[in-house]
Amino acid sequence: MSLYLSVAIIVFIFVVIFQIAKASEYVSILKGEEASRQQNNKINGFLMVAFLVLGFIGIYVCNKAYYGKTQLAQGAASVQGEKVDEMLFVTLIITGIVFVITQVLLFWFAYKYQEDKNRKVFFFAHSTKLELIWTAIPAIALTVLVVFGLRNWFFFTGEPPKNAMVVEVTGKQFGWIFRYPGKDAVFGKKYYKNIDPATNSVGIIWDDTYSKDDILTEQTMYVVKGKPVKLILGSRDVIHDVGLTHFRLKMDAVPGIPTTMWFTPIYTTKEMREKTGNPNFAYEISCDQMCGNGHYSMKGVIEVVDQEEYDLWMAKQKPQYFTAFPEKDPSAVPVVKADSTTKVTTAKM
Ligand SMILES: [Cu+2]
Repeated sequence: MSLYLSVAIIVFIFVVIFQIAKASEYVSILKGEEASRQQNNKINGFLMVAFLVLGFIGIYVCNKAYYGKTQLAQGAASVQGEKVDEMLFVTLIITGIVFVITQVLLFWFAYKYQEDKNRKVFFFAHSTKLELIWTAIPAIALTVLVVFGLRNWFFFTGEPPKNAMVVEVTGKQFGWIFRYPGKDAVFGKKYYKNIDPATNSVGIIWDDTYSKDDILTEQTMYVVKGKPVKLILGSRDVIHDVGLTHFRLKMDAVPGIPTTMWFTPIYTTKEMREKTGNPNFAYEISCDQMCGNGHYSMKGVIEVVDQEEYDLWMAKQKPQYFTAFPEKDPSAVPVVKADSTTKVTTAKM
């Protein structure tokens, strides 16, 4: 009820202000207050120029204060990211020049060509030459930008080089699951009805022979510096979005429709810590698509390491198959019986 009342009050206030403004306008016309109108025009002209100057000062101050804190100043951390930054800079330069020219003309003309009794307006209805110029120049500029963008898009989402590693990324409310294909370099097939939060978070079909060495990790993904990595993205529930700001990549993770992109990291996490002067620096994988009430916390870490460190890490990983069937793990001690019964009970959920 109070909501309706407040809306009604606001509407009422607007109506009153509108009526007062209208009334005072009629009054000044009736009084013939030509002078006051001219005065207002002058003030408006000055305000326009003041707005222009203050606006540019504001842009400069904000840029000075915040540019250094942006990731743009930090530089991209992948080969693909450098191309994205290049496109962004070219776009910013072109649009920046257009912005400055049009804003200066807009506000300066508003001041310069304010009402003047001694000046007559020059009127012309049409100029083919002008129309051609202001159609052709933006069309050519935009075509060049779009062609560059498309070329890069097909590059990032196309086939990666032969030596690329592949990681499957699955989004879930609210976190990330990473799957490595193991020694055979082939992912086992999966089926969503096989999903079991405790032992089989992506629904791997264990009967598939390729599935036996698949490795699952959560929240942290390891990749190798200088080695292309292809990501196969998917989701277990709603639409998520893989956002890799440091690598300048972003792609939706959609349930049932795998999407792909690939990139080549150029700095290890350690190198990036030195480069940024931030000892806690971590490459982030964030969800860039509002996906529910825990969306804000849907973050993971990407560890970029060199090949040796990666091999060491990989050697420590145990195929998920042995987590699902501990009794089949050759390295396990024979206390696994109890584990396998708990597995059966959880699998019923
Ligand atoms: Cu999400």
